[in-house]
Amino acid sequence: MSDYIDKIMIHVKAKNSNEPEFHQAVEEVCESLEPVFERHPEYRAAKILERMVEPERIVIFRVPWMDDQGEIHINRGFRIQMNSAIGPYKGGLRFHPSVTLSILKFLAFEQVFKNSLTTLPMGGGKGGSDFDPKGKSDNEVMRFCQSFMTELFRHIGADTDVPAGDIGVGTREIGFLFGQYKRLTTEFTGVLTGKGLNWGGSLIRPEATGFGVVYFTEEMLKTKGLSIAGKSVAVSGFGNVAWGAVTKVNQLGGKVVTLSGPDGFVYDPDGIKGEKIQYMLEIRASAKDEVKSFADKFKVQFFPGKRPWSAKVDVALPCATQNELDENDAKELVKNGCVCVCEGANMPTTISGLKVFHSAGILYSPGKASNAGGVATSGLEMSQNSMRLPWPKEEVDARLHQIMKSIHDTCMQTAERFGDPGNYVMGANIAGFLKVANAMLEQGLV
Ligand code: NDP
Ligand code: 2IT
Repeated sequence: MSDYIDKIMIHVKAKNSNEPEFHQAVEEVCESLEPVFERHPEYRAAKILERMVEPERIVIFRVPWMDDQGEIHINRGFRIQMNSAIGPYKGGLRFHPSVTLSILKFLAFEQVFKNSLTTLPMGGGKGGSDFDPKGKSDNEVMRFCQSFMTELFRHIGADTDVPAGDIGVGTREIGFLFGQYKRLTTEFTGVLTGKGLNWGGSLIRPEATGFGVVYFTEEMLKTKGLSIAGKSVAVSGFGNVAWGAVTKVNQLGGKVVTLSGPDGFVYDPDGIKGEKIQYMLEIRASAKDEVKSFADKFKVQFFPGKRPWSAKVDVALPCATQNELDENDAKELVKNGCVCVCEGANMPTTISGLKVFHSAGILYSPGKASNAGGVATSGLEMSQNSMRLPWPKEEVDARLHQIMKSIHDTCMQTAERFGDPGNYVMGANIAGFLKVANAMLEQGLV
């Protein structure tokens, strides 16, 4: 790394100690940006990158709520408003006990570049809480969401900051959050995305992230004259993103052979299709956070405590969570002949893992490019809300497909222009950066 980038990393680590995930996300981007600073001294002079690593605003708040037994619990709520150069802050809310400031800052940082790539006018943000939805009743989740929104509502708005779902936050939670926002403000606006279809949601939004990942995979394979049809695919996770991806792989004639949870992974050589895909929704709704029941129900092999990356597959789609695929997993995939790794989760591959993919020369796409279909369709939901007019499913899907193709082509062209053809990480980081950086230059010292 150049001295300049080195200095920024040292500064980021010193100023944000105890935030390893945030350091990791910043480092991955910084490594790609060197050729940009060589060619464009104006960004360096204006300290654009130094500004981008400092969130515009962070809100941290207390979330008290009462369980069904009358016991009081206190969680911590967060919203990171990272960058609003190209549009209102936009990004999901994560409810998971592992949530920390570091995790949300890494996610918000990634979101800035991802949203920039979508071609839509959205800035970057992320939020959530260390609340654990596991085993909670609907009423408990509702009370938590109402309490969370009772503070969050004053910091968001359809033209200010538009949250959505992420791990642990789906249509049910968005419903409770929206209801409380409406009560507090007396406004029915597009302040959240991922809403129910009868009250402003968009068709295809639930499927969008997973569909987008597979559209992107198809574009990657096309560059080598290949396609999903007939390929075996390892998917990790079992949640919203994994479900959409499995559905689309099946539609395109591929075969998904694994799913995973924190308890281990299942291997199904006949392929996860039909009612098995339907069952994924049940696992997600049960909030038990495990996939062993899938193996029991469909009588397939279960590997407790293991990740799915030892399976012999052509394509891998990590769709669970950050840092779920390390250097050894990457080596295992390459050794077994995997030709394409396309990320559905945010930062699922460690930095040493992605170096393995790069040196093996296989197709590898970072989440900020390949999972952008979720937030892109959130952007389409915002457009429909502004017009007060819903689009048919086919129209949303066609726009999503077009956006994924455009992100793919932008990554390819940018990587080539900056001297490393086929490097999707470099292409995504540079293209995402340039749009935001130019907007920041044009808007003065903000
Ligand atoms: P869901 O809440 O729908 O699904 C639960 C997922 O959480 C499971 O796949 C599970 O995978 C994972 N999980 C379980 N334990 C943990 C843990 N200890 N820490 C973190 N995650 C855990 O989540 P989504 O499908 O919405 O999100 C999956 C990934 O996709 C995340 O990285 C998210 O940021 C990303 N993403 C989501 C988008 C969306 O629109 N929903 C858009 C773009 C990206 P496992 O049990 O194997 O860990
Ligand atoms: O990581 C992500 O892009 C999301 N969780 C979706 C964000 C959104 O605003 O739809």
